[in-house]
Amino acid sequence: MNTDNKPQVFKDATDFKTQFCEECESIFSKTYDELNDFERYYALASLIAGKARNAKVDGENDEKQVYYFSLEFLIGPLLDNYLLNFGVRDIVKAGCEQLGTPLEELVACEADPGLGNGGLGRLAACFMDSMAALGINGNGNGMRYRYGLFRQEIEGGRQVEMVDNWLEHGFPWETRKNESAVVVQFGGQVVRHQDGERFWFTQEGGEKVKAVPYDVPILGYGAKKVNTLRLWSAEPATEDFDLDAFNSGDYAKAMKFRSDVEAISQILYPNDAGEHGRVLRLKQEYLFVSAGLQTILRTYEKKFGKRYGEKLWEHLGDHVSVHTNDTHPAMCGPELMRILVDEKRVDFDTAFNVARKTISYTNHTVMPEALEKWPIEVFRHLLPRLYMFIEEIDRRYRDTLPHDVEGWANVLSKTAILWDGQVRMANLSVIFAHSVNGVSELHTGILKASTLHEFYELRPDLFNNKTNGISHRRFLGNANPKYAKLICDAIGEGWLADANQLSQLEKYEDDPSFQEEFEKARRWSKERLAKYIFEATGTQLDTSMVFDVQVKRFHAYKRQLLNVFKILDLYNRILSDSSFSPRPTAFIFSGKAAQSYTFAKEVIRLINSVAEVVNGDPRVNDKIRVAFVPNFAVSSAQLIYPATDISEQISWAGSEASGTSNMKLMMNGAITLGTYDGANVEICDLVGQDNIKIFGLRTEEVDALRAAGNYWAWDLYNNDRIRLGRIIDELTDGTLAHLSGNFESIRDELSISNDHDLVLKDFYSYVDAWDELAQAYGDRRAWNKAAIHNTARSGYFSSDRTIREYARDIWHIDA
Ligand code: GL2
Repeated sequence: MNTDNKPQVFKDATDFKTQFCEECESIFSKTYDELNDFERYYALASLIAGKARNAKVDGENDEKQVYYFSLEFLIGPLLDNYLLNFGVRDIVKAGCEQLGTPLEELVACEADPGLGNGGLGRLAACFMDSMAALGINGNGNGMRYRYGLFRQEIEGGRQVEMVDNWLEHGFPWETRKNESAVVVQFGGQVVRHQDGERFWFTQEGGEKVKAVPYDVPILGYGAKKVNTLRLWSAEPATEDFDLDAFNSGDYAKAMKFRSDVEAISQILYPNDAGEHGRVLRLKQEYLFVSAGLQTILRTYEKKFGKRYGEKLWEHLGDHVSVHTNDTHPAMCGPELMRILVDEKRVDFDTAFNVARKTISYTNHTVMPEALEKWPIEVFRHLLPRLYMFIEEIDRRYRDTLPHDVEGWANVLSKTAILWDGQVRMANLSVIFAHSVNGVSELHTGILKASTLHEFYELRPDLFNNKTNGISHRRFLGNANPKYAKLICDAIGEGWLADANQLSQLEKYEDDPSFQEEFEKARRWSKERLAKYIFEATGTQLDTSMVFDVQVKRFHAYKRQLLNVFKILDLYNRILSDSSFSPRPTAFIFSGKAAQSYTFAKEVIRLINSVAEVVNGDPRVNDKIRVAFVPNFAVSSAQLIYPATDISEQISWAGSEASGTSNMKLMMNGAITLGTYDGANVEICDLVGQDNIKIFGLRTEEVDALRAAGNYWAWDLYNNDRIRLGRIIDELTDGTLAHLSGNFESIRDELSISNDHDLVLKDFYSYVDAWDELAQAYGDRRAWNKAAIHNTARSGYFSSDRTIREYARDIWHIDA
């Protein structure tokens, strides 16, 4: 696939081979033939990374700079995507073929940087791609974790967490920038100074940490723009160490300072459960915020110092947007003020206004446990000067909150930053932002109506919706090569730059030859996935089965448990009714559970136990199969999405802010089986009721059920001992215990929490919906039509569209 106006990277396959072989020799001092596949991959990636870096023109324009602050960037493998963006994938493929190693084999060698938990981190990566594609000056600011989120292995059905040493063999895309390192200060005390009328504060003592950036070039589609993702690493600011300890031979003590500092960028925290209040996490948050802002202000001052003179800082928001991805960078507001007031001598009010004009905030969740809070004592001890700004902003906020506002005390209790001895990061984020957005229509509605309702009443103009999007180039163009080619043959390549052009596929929905090719592409993707699953797990999948997929983080609200209940129900029905013959289906799961999230880990064990029972039982295993694919990552996701027939999006309504695997799967032609939750609602609007299967309670019904307080989940168990009750009994009666025991804790969770996640409540409507959908698969023509229709309508979910909206409404940039 070629793009217009691309810089010439390789003239032809011969030119590519020459450059590639030279790169092999320059890096490894060996010829191409002497290298193994990994080394060849490494040389190829280095060659492409060098070209991406060279394509970057620094300071090329005066247009606004967007800084996207995110603790997570789940960038995934870059090589194949950059070949697509450079427009040289075909040349490189041909050249690799001629050299004797297929490109796919080299691409498969790339390590997956585990620098994110899930959707939020992947969204940040898609946004980086889209900003570069649209020519926006988009700078990513994040952390370079030495170890990514753990590598998941399965032993005896259980998730086992292994160290994810993703940097072990080097990361050819990054460049360490020693000269751009900055110092970040923790602890110590605030000292007041006075000179006549003027007084000021400094933070003395404490711990000084050197933040060293590693830059990754972000190559836009068509290679017209190269941006930078800057990832910070923590190192001791000086080589000082405890000399006395060293001299007396206590090397561990002597080096402790170094290891304490390095710990800051050592690991990525799982975001799901019980990880709040950890000092190390607060340090990570402050480090990347402070280092990022120091750099931004230095660059801005250099560029605009002369132009604006004394008014320099008042113009910051005209040239710089700082976007905060969730509450993790919430300290951007007070830190920007601190630098402006303490180091640039800007007055307090001006500094606050500048901060607010510059900063915007995206909320990604309504789960109460995910709304960050820190004990004031911990916060003040670690960041004493920063805390003074927060305290003063909070004081002024309370002062200016109109006393005649209805329910004043309640409004204050919901919106103040400091409350109950805690610093509330969501409130800090809102108070410092000129824009607050949710990530789907439904989610933004919930923010306005409940999570941030009091803020919304006070400042409705702050709030807006930006429905999430995904990189269609990666998740369709790279991930699904056969289908992508079919699409290109039918409608040309324009959709890669402009995803709306996918709508041109509508005229092919019913076209028998297009459908036939679509089926072939799907079969190829299913075989590719089946092979991968067999190699990873030993589970054999028949590609003529329906592939029914649920891949995402494990969390109670996402209800993988409901999916397992459905599988057990099918199993039981096949065994007890010889006339019952469901559409043969392979149920595929993948995803990680946070290390400390016991319930989610038990659900993983349950899936593997059900897989063991079902796959090994000849009475059922030609009708249902179950596979758990370990270590879900961007790379394996790219194998799973194109092979999916049914996309399971079954969170209880009102819980999933948006979801993004729903979009990736729809774009690849999977039919969604989902609740009316998150972005499923918008998928439904776009494809129409006939091309999606919606089931279960709606948000209003969930709210009403919870408000009424008269739902007794166990009545459902008692009233149906034949189907639902049987499944629950099987959790503890030995049916599933063969692999590693029964599942008492899951049963207890359902009864003790009174089915908080409405697994029992939505069970019947879910299994009925699945039955109908699986039956519909039999009409191949109608199914394929619906599948192609899903792709045709998916252009809206390109992150290019999302980023255009951010640019227009929040950052005020033309794109
Ligand atoms: C999430 C939401 O849970 C998810 O619904 C949403 O699609 C993404 C991106 O907006 O953000 N919030 C969150 O903390 N994680 C998510 O995936 N990890």
